[in-house]
Amino acid sequence: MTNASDEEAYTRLAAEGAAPLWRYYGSLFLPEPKPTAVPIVWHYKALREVAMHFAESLSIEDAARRVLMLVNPGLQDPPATVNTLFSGIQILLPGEQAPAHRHTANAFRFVIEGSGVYTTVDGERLYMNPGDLLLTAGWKWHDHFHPGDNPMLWLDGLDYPLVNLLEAGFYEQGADRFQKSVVPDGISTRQFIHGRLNPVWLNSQERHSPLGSYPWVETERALAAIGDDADGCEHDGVSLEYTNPLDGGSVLPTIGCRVQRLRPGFVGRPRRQTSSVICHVVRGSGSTEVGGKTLEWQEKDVFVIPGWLAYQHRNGSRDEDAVLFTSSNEPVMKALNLYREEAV
Ligand code: GTQ
Ligand code: FE2
Repeated sequence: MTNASDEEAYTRLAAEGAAPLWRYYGSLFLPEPKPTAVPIVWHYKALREVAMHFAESLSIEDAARRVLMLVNPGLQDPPATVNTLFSGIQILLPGEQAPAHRHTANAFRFVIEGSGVYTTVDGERLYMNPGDLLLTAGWKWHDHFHPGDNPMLWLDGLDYPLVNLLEAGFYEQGADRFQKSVVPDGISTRQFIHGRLNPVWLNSQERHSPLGSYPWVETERALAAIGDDADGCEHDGVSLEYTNPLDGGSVLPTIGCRVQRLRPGFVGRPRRQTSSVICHVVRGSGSTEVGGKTLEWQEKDVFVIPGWLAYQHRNGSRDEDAVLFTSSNEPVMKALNLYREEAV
């Protein structure tokens, strides 16, 4: 091989299933992250119409989960919303039951509209109302039932893009279509909801919050208690993290959730961070500049801030609040010592 041409050596190298690092270095070790996901908004008004269409034309028996996936144009295969996270809009009609299953992927739901549905998570019924955050940590059984009388829609968030990348995905269908109620409804939430008073007999060492749900009434109370008496974060407004009351950590090992109030006229200071964020507009309207692109958003829309793109939030109204619900992979980045942020 010593007398062969470089050409021949490269061919031989490839044939041996190896490659020259010097030809790849620049694309493997970037000076800084370059997200594959692109900044984009999904408009709820349009998606709701399609959801209603499929609610009529596609039975829950056929779909099992009637979910419109929010697919980032940069992340089509496998479909994801940002690098490690997926979000979708799920619709369930009165009388419908989405059957029991479990998966190692962690999930949350944030209720957009309607009421009456309860999701049963490991035998605990959790009722769902607008603005409530519900948790389904990995490998917990869950099924959804709608005994009410109006269509119900919510935002799902799952970490399956990460779980599948790590090749740690397991999935199992329930032997029974639906779980029996085995504990008092909503007990996991009621035991902890006073916030600073934890039940001493519960001392789970798990990596997720012991609460099944974080009701909107409590979230709203927390925001109201602060009112205009704290400036909040110059980038994210009055931003409150949903926490695990046992250790102060994120609600799920791979997903952190927050509610952010952008006061009337709020214009955030631009910044960027290595974590990626999915934002859902609980109320209000405004715009967010992300990586030089202006994303205009209205109530119930969803938009994303891919990692390391500079972003700047603006509440478009001079007299109304804008409230965002955000989910991000910040817990993963921090756990792996990969989190960085900077004002820009
Ligand atoms: O409701 O169990 O959006 O398993 C994606 C996968 C929802 C669910 C999704 C799921 C679910
Ligand atoms: Fe599921």
